Amino acid sequence: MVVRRFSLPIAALASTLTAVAALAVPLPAMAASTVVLSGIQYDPAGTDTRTNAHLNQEFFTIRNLSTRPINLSGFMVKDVANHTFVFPRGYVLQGRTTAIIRTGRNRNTAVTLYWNQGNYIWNNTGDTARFQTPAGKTFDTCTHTAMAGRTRVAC
Ligand SMILES: [Ca+2]
Ligand SMILES: [Ca+2]
Repeated sequence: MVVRRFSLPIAALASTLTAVAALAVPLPAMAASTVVLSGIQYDPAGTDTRTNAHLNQEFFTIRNLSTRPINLSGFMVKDVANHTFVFPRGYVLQGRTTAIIRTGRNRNTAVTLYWNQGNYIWNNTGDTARFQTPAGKTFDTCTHTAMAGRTRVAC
């Protein structure tokens, strides 16, 4: 009888924990259906001097189209040359929110992340961004080509 009395609450607790974990850490497939590449500023104004300030004027953006927070830990964005940005462990993008990922260095905030590169990533002559799950499955892309006077594209 003692075993029976304790087995029910433990089973209930395990069930609750499973449900909470499912809400807090969405499967990559769920995140992939609701987060997209939304823009790239590939050729910021001014000469490409490689200063950190100018590198940070080069960026891409992503948007969470859903109303729920999405855990992007380990998700990746790559260019044609396979330069790879990995979203930090524990990084969560709130619902209906855009994050900007700048090429240069600085301290990350909730909606601004830094790739910490010393050179430009997004080729002015054309490039393609690939948004991938932690397992490397591409679920969104954004391609641009050179166009006189244009500095950025929407995806
Ligand atoms: Ca560029
Ligand atoms: Ca590139």
